[in-house]
Amino acid sequence: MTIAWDALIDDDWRRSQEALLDDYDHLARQLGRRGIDVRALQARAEAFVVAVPSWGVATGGTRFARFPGPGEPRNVFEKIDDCHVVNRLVRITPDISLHIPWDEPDDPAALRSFAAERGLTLGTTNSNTFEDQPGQAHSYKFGSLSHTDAAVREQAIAHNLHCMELGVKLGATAHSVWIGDGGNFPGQHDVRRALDRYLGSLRAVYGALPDGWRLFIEHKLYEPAFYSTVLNDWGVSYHCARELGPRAFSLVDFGHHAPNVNIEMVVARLIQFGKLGGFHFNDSQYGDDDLDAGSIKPFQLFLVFNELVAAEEEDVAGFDPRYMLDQSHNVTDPLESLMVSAMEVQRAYVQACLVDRAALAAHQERNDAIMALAALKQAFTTDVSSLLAMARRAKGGAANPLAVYRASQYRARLSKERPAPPKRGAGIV
Ligand code: LRH
Ligand code: MN
Repeated sequence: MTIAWDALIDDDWRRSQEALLDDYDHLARQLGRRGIDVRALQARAEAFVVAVPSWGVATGGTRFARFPGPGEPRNVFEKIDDCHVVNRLVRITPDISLHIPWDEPDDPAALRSFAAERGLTLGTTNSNTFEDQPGQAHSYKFGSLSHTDAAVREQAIAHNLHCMELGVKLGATAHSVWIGDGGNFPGQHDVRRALDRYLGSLRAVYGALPDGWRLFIEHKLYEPAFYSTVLNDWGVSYHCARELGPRAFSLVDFGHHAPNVNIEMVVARLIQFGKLGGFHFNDSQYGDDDLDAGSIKPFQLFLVFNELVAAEEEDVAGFDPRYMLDQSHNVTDPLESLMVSAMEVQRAYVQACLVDRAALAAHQERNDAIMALAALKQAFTTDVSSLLAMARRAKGGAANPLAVYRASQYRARLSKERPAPPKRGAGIV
């Protein structure tokens, strides 16, 4: 399907440029009074990138139901086509995280060049030992890398090695491991032995890490295990990453923490300990809701970036976190949610770049809590929308991605091109 994106983007620009330039000039003056050069800030916005999850372009669901929308992608190539549209409009999502075997290609080289022709890379592989595949020898019902049966652990290790071998062919540079292993009842698991088995299995995965790659391990408080999750929090993740070696890091998924956990402190600790590998950005009100990033707690997202930008500006050794979205789009057009979420993560980054760190440090030294918070709030309440739009424009993107996407009728056209697949049930239905 060919869409005249350039023409649609130019139409949108013609319609919105006067107001945008007025807002931008106002922002430039506002920041100028704070001694901040709007052009330098825009350059930082243009350099910002966040990866999109291949599994985020199809409609998500819950164990109760999934309501697929029109034009769902039917294979990894159509997923990449949809990721291309997101990046065509927002220009900050040139990398895609793949999930194996959901995205297992017959011809890795063909998939890699298909993505490259669209200006996209396939930077991170995610393994999947949380569901059984047809014909699989051993079930993961009672775990995978931490299973009591060595044969199951071996099977899970082999799957992770396969993901990395495939990833090398796809041009990836990191492997991400999340397991659902855990117990549902007290006594079901020997929690210390389970962690020992998990770490033992991860050593085998780490030992096969391709040159130059990093290994990300992702903690999660609960679900699918509802009593004792093996890798349940950042402390255990940090311990494992340190035990494994210099190329193992902790990945922070926003939704994987108990309610009210201070995630920005978890991030600060992992930065301080040199083990922050990256993020799965999303948002949540209660559990692992996988809602759009910045949609529920935008101030928390800003506070996390406040820690990240502080580390970036202090040039903390080895600080190179990989930013990725991980969301489930149950009631929105997944591409609209990915575009908005990517822009909200970029917004939090740019606002965090506005923090007057010298003033903040002085307030902290003087224990002037009110002024310290005010320094953060000044940055958080600065409307950088015009700058983000100008940054997109400067990279050939849309000033208003949602408006251009809707004007393109992309979704309606897809529904003709991609007949609806047979209805697949969710967990309990
Ligand atoms: C687990 C998780 C993990 C992915 C999956 C799709 O909740 O966050 O990162 O493998 O979602
Ligand atoms: Mn995740």
